[in-house]
Amino acid sequence: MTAMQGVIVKGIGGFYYALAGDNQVYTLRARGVFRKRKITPLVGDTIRFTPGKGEGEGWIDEILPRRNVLVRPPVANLSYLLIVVAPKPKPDLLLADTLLIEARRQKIAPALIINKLDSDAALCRDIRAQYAGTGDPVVVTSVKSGEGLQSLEELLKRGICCFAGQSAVGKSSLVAAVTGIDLDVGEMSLKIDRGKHTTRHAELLTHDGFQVLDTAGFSLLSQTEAEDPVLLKAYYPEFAPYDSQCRFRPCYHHSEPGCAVLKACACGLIAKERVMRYHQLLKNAKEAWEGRYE
Ligand SMILES: Nc1nc2c(ncn2[C@@H]2O[C@H](COP(=O)(O)OP(=O)(O)OP(=O)(O)O)[C@@H](O)[C@H]2O)c(=O)[nH]1
Ligand SMILES: [Mg+2]
Ligand SMILES: [Zn+2]
Repeated sequence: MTAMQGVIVKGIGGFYYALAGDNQVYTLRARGVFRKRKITPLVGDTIRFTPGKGEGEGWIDEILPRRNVLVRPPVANLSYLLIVVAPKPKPDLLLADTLLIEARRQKIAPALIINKLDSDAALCRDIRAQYAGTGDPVVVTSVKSGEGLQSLEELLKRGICCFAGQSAVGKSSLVAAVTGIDLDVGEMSLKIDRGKHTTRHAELLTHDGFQVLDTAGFSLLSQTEAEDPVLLKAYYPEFAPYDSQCRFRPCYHHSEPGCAVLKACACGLIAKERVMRYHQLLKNAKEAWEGRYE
């Protein structure tokens, strides 16, 4: 059999499903060499593979160089990361900020989707205001009323878009509403204000010109690679206009006297919630950096 090229659309229990140029999906396994090199094929990877004979599965021979890669959700080669938040379940904006940082680190264009506008318009407005300074696209949507779905569709047409966020914020509902793909959507657990983890695996869905990645919701913050904490502030575009005006250099914008970012925040020019969460992420980043040789 000659080698073929395809894109991994799904991976479950050691099996990978690749969509090839002939529009067929091939079932594959990764050769042992990947395990030896500790490389895991990811949804979104472009691969070269040897198809199986008859009913048997084929083999992944090679993973072509990745444009970018995320650890959580575990996917590669994105154009956009659509970070979904909603008034219900209780929004975890520290997770949203972490995903924004990861996207910038990997040079993936981020966008914020604030879903379930119908359930609490005031909270949606408040979240929107917090992110106005980032300059990223923010789309407020409601799958129930249909609001914002047209704007979301325009974003989705621009490239490979990956939805990410907590369980039950409505990622699968949004994908289904815009693309028409039939997906399982879950319920909220009323007792514990948490999602039920309906989507279990990341899947690249291609349909009608859309290339959309629906992923499993998560809430734990992943500890990413330790990086010098002084670099963290660079992932906050709203700090940039003030960064060079701080008295100390470098300035962490934490509690230094003469800090122009803190001053701008006190004046209401930068959202204080974003700065407070930045301080928390800065603390985590410092701990990770100090413990990096342990
Ligand atoms: N009121 C309201 N409910 C919504 C909206 N969008 C989705 N939901 C509901 O929210 C619940 C969770 O939706 P899902 O699409 O399964 O959420 P998910 O983000 O894919 O969740 P996981 O797959 O667990 O990560 C479902 O009961 C949806 O009907 C919305 O705009 N408004
Ligand atoms: Mg889902
Ligand atoms: Zn400063």
